Amino acid sequence: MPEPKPLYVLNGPNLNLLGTREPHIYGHATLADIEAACAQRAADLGRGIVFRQSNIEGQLVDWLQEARDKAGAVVLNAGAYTHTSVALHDAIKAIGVPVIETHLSNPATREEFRHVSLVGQAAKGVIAGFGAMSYLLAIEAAALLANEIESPRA
Ligand code: CA2
Repeated sequence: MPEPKPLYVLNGPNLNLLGTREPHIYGHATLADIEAACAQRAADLGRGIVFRQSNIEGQLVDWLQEARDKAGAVVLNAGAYTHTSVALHDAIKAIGVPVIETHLSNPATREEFRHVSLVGQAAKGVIAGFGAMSYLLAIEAAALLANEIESPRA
């Protein structure tokens, strides 16, 4: 049996600032706290993780392309690019690996410009509004989807 592929957890612009500002919207956890919690939950589910953050749209596209061969599934919090990026939409469509759009806040309850998600229109599903717990719920969904792909039922 081949090793289960890792779950990629990709984070977009400004998420490196978590825990330092706007805790009323995004909570007190830092991105390092979230990484540790994701790694633990994934390990409990028999998976490793690759956890990354970039402020650069093209870097996120490159990582999604890398995930095509290397990841079991992708948890993606694309930050503000969620609402603007045709490039991320196209990359998600291109890779054929399930992508779970993930948010700390619930964009549907916020400013109107956050109500459109170009990422969500390409993603397998969306988890939003549970603070840092959104990532753990997304890891669970990602692990289940990766299991289905790696061990399809006859
Ligand atoms: O709720 C989410 O996870 C978001 O993806 C966060 C993005 C926002 O543009 C999306 O609409 C929803 C913003 C991330 C910025 O994070 C900060 C953290 C601390 C201080 C300032 C910004």
